[in-house]
Amino acid sequence: MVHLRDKLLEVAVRVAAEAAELVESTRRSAVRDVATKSSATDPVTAGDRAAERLVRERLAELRPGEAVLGEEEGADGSGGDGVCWVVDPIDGTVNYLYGFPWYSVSVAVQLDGATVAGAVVEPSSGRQWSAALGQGATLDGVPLRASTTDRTELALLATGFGYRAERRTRQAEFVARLLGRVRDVRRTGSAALDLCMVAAGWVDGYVEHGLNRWDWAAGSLIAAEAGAVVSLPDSGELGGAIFAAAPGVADELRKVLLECGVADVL
Ligand code: LIP
Repeated sequence: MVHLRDKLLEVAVRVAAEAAELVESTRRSAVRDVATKSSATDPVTAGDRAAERLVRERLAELRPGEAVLGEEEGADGSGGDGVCWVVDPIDGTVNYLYGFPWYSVSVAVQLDGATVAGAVVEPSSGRQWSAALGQGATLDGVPLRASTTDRTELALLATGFGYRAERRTRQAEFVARLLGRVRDVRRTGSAALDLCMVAAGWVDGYVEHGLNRWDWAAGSLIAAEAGAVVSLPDSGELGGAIFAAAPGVADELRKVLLECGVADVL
């Protein structure tokens, strides 16, 4: 099984890196071809579409017959033996559109709904974040460890907001209650990279409502393999939010989030 995970990880890193190169090299033209999805502030560029198409074509070559779920083209293939690739071609599309250099290509492979390997590659810097189940997490091959913070009032948190104004308003009200209970908050615009930041100890925790599987499938494993405590949206534990935190602060932070109304935001 370990050999299979190594192989799946190698494919995830390879196709994510190839897509990241395409995304970066075509950005100037890609951001001139933009449509919107759930709202006027929810863009999809030609870069998103081309990157997902490339990942799908490469997975068909390298892992023929395995199912793929992607942000732009949806789900295809039954995926024999429960294998499914989960792809966010550009996580942080608004940042990509603006040229704010904090966006990523996220490629995960799941077995019966649980991530077993994943890669998050930054097109602008080329940094490669990756992990395989039970084998640790790395940034450009260097092992990652979550922070050692053990006091919620000193915890630096990442969060994010949805594309619909009424949801953003509720999320902002929740974060306003939270701000007085933690060190500070960062909002970077890419869920996958927020989870990688927890893995690197660049923030002590992350919480966000309303994400899709492709946003968190790879980053959640990277954070967990770096020693973070991770609670996935489908656990229903925190009102459908994803949560990741340094182990020394996770339990107390979870209580603070609940006191601030995390379960009532959606
Ligand atoms: C984004 C997430 C981010 C969230 C944004 C958006 P996209 O994904 O990565 O955390 O706050 O609203 O959902 O749309 O760029 O793939």
